[in-house]
Amino acid sequence: MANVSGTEGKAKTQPNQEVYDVVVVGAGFAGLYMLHRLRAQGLKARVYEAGNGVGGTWYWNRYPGARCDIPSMEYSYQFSAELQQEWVWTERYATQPELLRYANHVADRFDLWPDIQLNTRVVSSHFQDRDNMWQVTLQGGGRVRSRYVVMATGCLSVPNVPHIEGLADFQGAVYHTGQWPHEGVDFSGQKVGVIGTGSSAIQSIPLIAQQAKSLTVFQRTPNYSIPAHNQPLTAEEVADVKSRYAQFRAENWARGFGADFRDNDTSALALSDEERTAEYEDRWAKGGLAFLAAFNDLVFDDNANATAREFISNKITGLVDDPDLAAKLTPDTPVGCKRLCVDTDYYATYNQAHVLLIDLREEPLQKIVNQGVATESATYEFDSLVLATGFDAMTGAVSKIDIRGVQGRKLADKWAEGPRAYLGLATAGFPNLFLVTGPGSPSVLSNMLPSIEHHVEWISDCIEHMTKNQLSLIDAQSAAEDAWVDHVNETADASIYPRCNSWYLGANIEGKKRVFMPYLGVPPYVAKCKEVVADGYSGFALS
Ligand code: FAD
Ligand code: N01
Repeated sequence: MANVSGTEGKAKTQPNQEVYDVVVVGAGFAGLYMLHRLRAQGLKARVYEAGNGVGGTWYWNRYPGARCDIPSMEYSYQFSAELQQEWVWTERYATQPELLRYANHVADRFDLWPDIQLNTRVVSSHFQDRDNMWQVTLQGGGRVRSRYVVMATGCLSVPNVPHIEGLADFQGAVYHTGQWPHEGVDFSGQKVGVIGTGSSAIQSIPLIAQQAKSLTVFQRTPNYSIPAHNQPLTAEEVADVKSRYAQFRAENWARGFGADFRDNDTSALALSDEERTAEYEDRWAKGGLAFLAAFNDLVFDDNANATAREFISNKITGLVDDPDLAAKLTPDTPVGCKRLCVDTDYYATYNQAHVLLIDLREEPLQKIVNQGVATESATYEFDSLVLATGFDAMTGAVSKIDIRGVQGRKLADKWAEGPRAYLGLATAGFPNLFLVTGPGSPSVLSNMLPSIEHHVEWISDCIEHMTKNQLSLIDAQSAAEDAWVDHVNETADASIYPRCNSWYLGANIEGKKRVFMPYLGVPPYVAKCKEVVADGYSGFALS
C-alpha cells in the first residue's frame, strides 16, 4: 500500500493513534466516491460520518415527498460504466428511499464499508506545523492523524432551526424536514403547522395535506415552483439513455448548469410575446428545472426575467381558486433568485378547505406557545409542527468543525467576513485540506452529482500528483484565492442572484455575512480547473 504520510519514525504520534493518508469527513455521495478513488490509488483512507448510515442528504431528508429534482438518469454517478448500466432508476425523479438504496448499493458494490466509520462526528481538525500533518479529533475524544483531510461535509447538511421564541415550550411534536424520523410520521387526524415554503415544504405540503385533519402553512416569502410531472421511467427511456450514456453525460456537462435543461441560446426579449409564451408553455408542460433555461438571459437580465415572472404568476392565478390567496402565493422577486422549486400539486393543495396559508408579511410570527403558533393577529393550535426552514448552507458543516491551519489560525476567523476558497477546492493557510463543492464552485448551481465527481477526481488526481512527485504540502496562494473570490462576486453581481434574500447569500441565517457563495457557470469553471492543473497547479504553492 502506498504511503504518502511519510510519518513513520518521525511524528510524535500518541500510542494507538491511527495515521492515515487521507481522512474524509462525510459519507454522502461525495465521501463515498472520494473513498473509492483514494483506495484505488492504494492510499490508506478513513471516512467519518456523523449519521448512522451512508447517503448524506438522502439519509437525513426523509420527509414525505422527498425526491430529487434533477432527473435520476443524470442525478447519479457516472464514474463506473458498469454501475450506471446495471442500476435501474424507476422514476423520472427518484424518491428519497430509492436514492438511499442507491447510496447503499454503491457502498456494497465497491466494498467501501470497511473504511467507513458511522456515528462518528469530526469535531476538530488541527494542522500541525511541526510535521505537516492534520490531527483530527472525533466526538468522544478519539484522535487520528492524516496527511490530507477532505471535507465532504455537504452544502445542505446542517439544518437551520430558527430562533423563534418559545419553540421549546411547544407541547406537540416538532419535526425538521432535514432530520426526519426514520420510522416516518403519521399525521392522520392531526392539526399540523408547517413553517417555511422552500423546496422541502413545497414537496411535503401536498402529502401532509392528504393525511392531516388540517394543515396551516406559515409563509414568510413565496417561492416559484414548476410542476414536476414526475412519472415512471419506461424501459425504452432507460434503454435509450443507457445506449449512449457516456455521450449523454458529456453533452450535459458542457451545459450551463451541467444538466440537460435543453438550454436555449435565445434572448427572452428577442421573440414576440406569442413565441415567448409558447416556449414557456412547452417547458411548463414538460416540467422541472429546465424552465430556467428557456432563454439565455433569464438569470442575467431583469427584463427577460420579468417575462418568466409574469408567466408563472399567471399560472399561479390559474391554479389557485381564491384570487387573494393566489396573490399571496405569488413572489415579487426574480424567478430563480431563490432556488427554483419543483412540485407535484403544490399550488392546487391550497384549494382544499382544510389547508390554510398564513402570510407572515401580513401577520408576523410572534412566538411559539404551548399549543401552537402565535402571530400578531391570532394563535393557531397544532398537534405537530414541521420546520421546513432549510439549512445553514455551503459553509454550515465546515464551520461547525474547529479547523485550524498554519500557526493555529482558525478557519472561523478567516471566514468571518464570508467564505474564501480558491476554486471552492482549498483555502489559503490550510494546506492539504480540500473541500468538495466548497464555496466558490458551481455546486448548488449545478447538477450536484457530476460536480461532486469532478471535484473528487480533481482532488484525488492532485494527491496522486503530490505522491508521484514526492511533494508533501499543497496550499492555495492568497493572491490566487482573492482573484477567484473577486471573479465569483463579479459573476454573481452580473446576475439576478443577489437581488433577493436567499441561502445562496447566507441571508437565511441570523448574523451570517451576506456573500454570494456558489459560482455561476459550470463550463468556465471546469475549464479553469483544467487550466490550473495544466499550468502545474497554478495558484497553489507545492513543496
Ligand atoms: P451530503 O449528502 O450532505 O453528505 C454530507 C455528509 O457529511 C452528511 O451525511 C453529514 O452527516 C456528514 N457530516 C457533516 N459534517 C460532519 C462532521 N463534522 N463529521 C462527520 N460527518 C459529517 N442536488 C441536486 O443536484 N439535485 C437534486 O435533485 C437535489 N435534491 C436535493 C434534495 C434535498 C432534500 C436536499 C437537502 C438537497 C438536494 N440536493 C440536490 C443537494 C444535495 O445535497 C447534493 O446533491 C448531494 O446529495 C450532496 O452530497 P454530499 O456528499 O456532498 O453531501
Ligand atoms: O430550505 P429553504 P429547504 N420564520 O431555505 C422559511 C435543496 N432541496 O429545505 O424565504 C418563518 O429553501 C424561509 O422563508 P424565507 C434545494 O437546493 C431540494 O426548503 O427565508 N419562515 C423559507 O421559506 C433547496 O433550495 C429539493 O423568507 C422561516 C423556508 O423556511 C435547499 O435544499 C427539496 C424562518 C426555508 O426554505 C433548501 O430547501 C428540498 C422563520 N424564522 C431541498 N426561517 C428538491 O426538490 C426560515 N423560514 C430536489
